Amino acid sequence: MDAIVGLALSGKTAVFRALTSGHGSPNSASRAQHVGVVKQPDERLENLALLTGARKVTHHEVALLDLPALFGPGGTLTPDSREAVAETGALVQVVRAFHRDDVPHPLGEVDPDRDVKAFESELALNDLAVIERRLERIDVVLRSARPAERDSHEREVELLTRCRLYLEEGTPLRGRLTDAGELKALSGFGLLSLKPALLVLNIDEGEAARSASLEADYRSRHQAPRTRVGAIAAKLESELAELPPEEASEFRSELGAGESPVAHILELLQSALDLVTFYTTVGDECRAWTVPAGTPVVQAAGRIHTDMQRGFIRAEVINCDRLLELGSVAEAKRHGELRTEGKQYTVQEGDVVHVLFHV
Ligand SMILES: Nc1nc2c(ncn2[C@@H]2O[C@H](COP(=O)(O)OP(=O)(O)O)[C@@H](O)[C@H]2O)c(=O)[nH]1
Ligand SMILES: [Mg+2]
Repeated sequence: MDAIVGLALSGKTAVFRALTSGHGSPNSASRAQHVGVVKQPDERLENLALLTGARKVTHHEVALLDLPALFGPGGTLTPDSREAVAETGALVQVVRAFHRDDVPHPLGEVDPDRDVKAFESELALNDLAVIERRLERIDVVLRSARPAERDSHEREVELLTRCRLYLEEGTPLRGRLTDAGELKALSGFGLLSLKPALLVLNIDEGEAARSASLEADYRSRHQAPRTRVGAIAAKLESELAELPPEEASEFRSELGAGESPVAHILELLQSALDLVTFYTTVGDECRAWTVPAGTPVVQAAGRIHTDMQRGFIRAEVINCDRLLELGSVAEAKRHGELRTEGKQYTVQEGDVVHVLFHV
């Protein structure tokens, strides 16, 4: 689950509607938040289904959460958002770039660069408070710790002190920490600036035709490790998303609005999360899956079915684009493109994976 966040009136709900095509279902009223599930558009999957004659096509699905304001007065997380954000993979951070006199901006002028900074500093303040509390607690523990326990506590103090420094320098933690061990050590603390982020620039409908160049401009300033930047005219797209496809594409060409940006935005989100997509074709079903980059195939098999992981023998793997070029598995075999891989093989973007296992 990924959460849509941002300053008030930046267009969070509009982005949610644009991405979920208005299919978002209101969640439990008490939480005042919306969840919606969106199928990741995937041309490769569609073509694979055509090639294999699959009757059932299962897309990768992304669950999105439309949260009310994250922070209450005084800059602390509201209890609802604390709970929601704890379960969240990435933060989809909506940044207002649209101009509208009847929708006042809480900070005055429309200034996306300032808003990115403002929101990042809200995240940083939250994280600094978390880190301070944790450091105080370790300090107490350390006083009565046995020598054998001191080591790990001291390592944690070192790591947290370094995080504090990064935050005081004004950089979100996601851009600074890459070591898997350190990320794991911090994973239980709910540090917001450590979560992967997609900045979604919410642009004027009149700018929709220029979205790629606007996106590139902001990317040059804000893209960082595990931070991606996308642009969308959210209000326009949320309205187009509710039209029948033919009508929507007619409007698109009239407005010069290009193709639907939904696939692109979801790809950026996947890239921020550092996920790779692989495919399976079993019986008459073709299906897309995602796993973190670097996942061994035996673990990926466990996503499909726990039996496949437990009884894993080997995997037959072929690159999807290559398979589509060659036209059939038999032809791929003849060209030596169908490989046999063992447990530790790292799943690659676009792999079609057939797992052989015993039960
Ligand atoms: N013109 C224009 N108005 C927008 C856009 N996105 C949102 N709005 C308007 O701005 C107001 C706030 O949007 P909303 O999505 O509710 O913001 P939220 O508070 O971040 O969820 C609403 O009146 C929207 O119609 C946009 O891309 N263009
Ligand atoms: Mg809203």
